[in-house]
Amino acid sequence: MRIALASSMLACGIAAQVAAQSMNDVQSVAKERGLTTADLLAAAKTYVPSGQKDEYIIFSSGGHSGQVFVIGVPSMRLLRSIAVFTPEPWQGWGYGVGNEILAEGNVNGKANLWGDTHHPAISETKGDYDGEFLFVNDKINARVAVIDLRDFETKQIVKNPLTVSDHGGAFVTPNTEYVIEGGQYATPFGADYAPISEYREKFRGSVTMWKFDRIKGRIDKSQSFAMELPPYWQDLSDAGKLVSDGYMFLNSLNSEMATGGIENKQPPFEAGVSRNATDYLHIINWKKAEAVFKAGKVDKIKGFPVIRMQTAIDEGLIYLTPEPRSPHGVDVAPKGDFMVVSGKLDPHVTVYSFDKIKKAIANRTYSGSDEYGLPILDFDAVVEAQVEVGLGPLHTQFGPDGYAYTSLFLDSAVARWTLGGEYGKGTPEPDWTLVHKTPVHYNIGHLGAAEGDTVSPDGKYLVAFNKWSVDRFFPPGPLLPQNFQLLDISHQGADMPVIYDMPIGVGEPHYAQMIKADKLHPWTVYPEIGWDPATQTLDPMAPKPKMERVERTGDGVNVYSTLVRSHFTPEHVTVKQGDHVTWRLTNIERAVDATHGFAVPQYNINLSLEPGETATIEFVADVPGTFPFYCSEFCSALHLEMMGYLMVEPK
Ligand code: RUQ
Ligand code: CUA
Repeated sequence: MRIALASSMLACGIAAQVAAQSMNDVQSVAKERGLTTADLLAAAKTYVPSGQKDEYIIFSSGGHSGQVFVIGVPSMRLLRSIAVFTPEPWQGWGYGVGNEILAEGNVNGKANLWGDTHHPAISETKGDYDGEFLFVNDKINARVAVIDLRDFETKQIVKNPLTVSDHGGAFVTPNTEYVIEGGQYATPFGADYAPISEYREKFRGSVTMWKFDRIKGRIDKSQSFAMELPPYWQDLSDAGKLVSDGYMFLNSLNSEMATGGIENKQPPFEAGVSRNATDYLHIINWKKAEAVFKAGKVDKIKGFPVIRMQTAIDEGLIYLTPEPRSPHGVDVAPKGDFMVVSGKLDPHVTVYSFDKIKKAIANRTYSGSDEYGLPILDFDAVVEAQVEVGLGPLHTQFGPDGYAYTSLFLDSAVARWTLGGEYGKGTPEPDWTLVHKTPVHYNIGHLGAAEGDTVSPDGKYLVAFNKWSVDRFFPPGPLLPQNFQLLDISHQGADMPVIYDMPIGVGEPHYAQMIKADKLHPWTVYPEIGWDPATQTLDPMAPKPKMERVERTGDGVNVYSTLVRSHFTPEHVTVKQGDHVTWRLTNIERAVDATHGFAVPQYNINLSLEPGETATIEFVADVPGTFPFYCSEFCSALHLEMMGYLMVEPK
């Protein structure tokens, strides 16, 4: 292993050569390249030899690339980008396949072909990642996508009918009963017009409970509902688990209900929104809310069932409690007993006790109510501890041993601190104390520890998702990549070094979840020849060998094609100008990685057909001419020969 480490620091292809050499060579390479012992150790911890696989996988949001990235840990190798809200030609997403799913994300009938993905959420069983599905939100247009982790492809996009933007989501309840989407910027429901002077009366926040049907692998809109909330800009959120199962927790950041207007000498949002010393943590009993929804105590707004605020108050569904300055993350500890809130402008994390919350609710220990009548639980009655961690705390994740990890945006650091209660037994340090801060580069947003937001965190690795990279890499022009930095958190105390820097030069990822790789069971080829990934079933119309044909119908032409190394059948497809063409294609390969493309010039078509996959495209052959189509994946030595002619006869 120590010999192998040297090859990570050299160009590839010389591993074998190095293997025959000795530690002296390692030392001379290190000397030549100016590497310290710590560098060599970091390389040894992260290098994954060719052919070996990573122990963990992270699913990272792609920020405004609108996609999701799949990355191996500890090697930090990018394995795949998954097309979600944005057309992506390699996967044919929006260029022949996925068009209907992208269209599900239309906003008031208008295509919005980019997304701002923030928070991926792996499906859970009993509060643990089960590796079956992945959900991700789109902040700009309040949409949620469902990705099936059998083939890592997007299967559904739902557009929220009430809220315009979302941020507190996607997050799932412990058995993925619901995928939850909290709103962000308050507007009148459905983006209706209202003057900003009517903010308090007409603008609203919300949280939406999307019912997930695991058998169908889809969100079931007919069983979904929302709750009306004050226009406080609900922010990051988390579901309760174990002792707090049935509850959810949402931060908010504009309890001031500031409306901006710098151009009219009003305080700008950045000042108005941070005026108060506290905002409100929203504590919501979603199991009770579900019963209220099922009992029909809802109003239909924009065709969607909504539990009104007054109903929520009357039924005891929601409580607020103060949380310090400009809260950002709220993260539920592994046993579900503590909720950790970070106030961006407060150097502490504030830890709430679920036990105390329950008692305060039962005893009506209120410090008042807000202007909408929502009861406010007394802060001192529900807080367990405050731990000073540093400047700009944002998000918290957990280890297996009683440590919590909080990202510090202003300090550019990861803080390790100890939880108390039951957790205190796992750490050598006293309860509720800051143990160590590791500097990261720079401006960390989220962090993601191995299964660090589940009921059983793994520890070992933590990734700092840094917003800026500044001087870390070669500057490819003024737009710099983000920097994912891997930390080794496998040792206790002050030992948690950065061991790898990974530039991300596609969008600005926000959050990622890290799952043990052996919990994922993706297909390497589709189960049968003629498989339609859009339905995850065999397509009875899928072309099969010997059934390839071009067939004229009343209003157009149907083409049935098969693909196998290294030819299409048929190779000549002649249609008439103006024909409506329905072209079905099946990749009849069974070999792993034998993917074929199908690229048609002029018509903006490119498909990726993985082994067994079938796809159907439709277009009007409105431009006459001679169009060589070809396979866009370099699939064999005779890949260039894998082509054919689409001939469109002029009228
Ligand atoms: S946020 S950097 Cu969009 Cu998740 Cu906290
Ligand atoms: Cu098939 Cu190239």
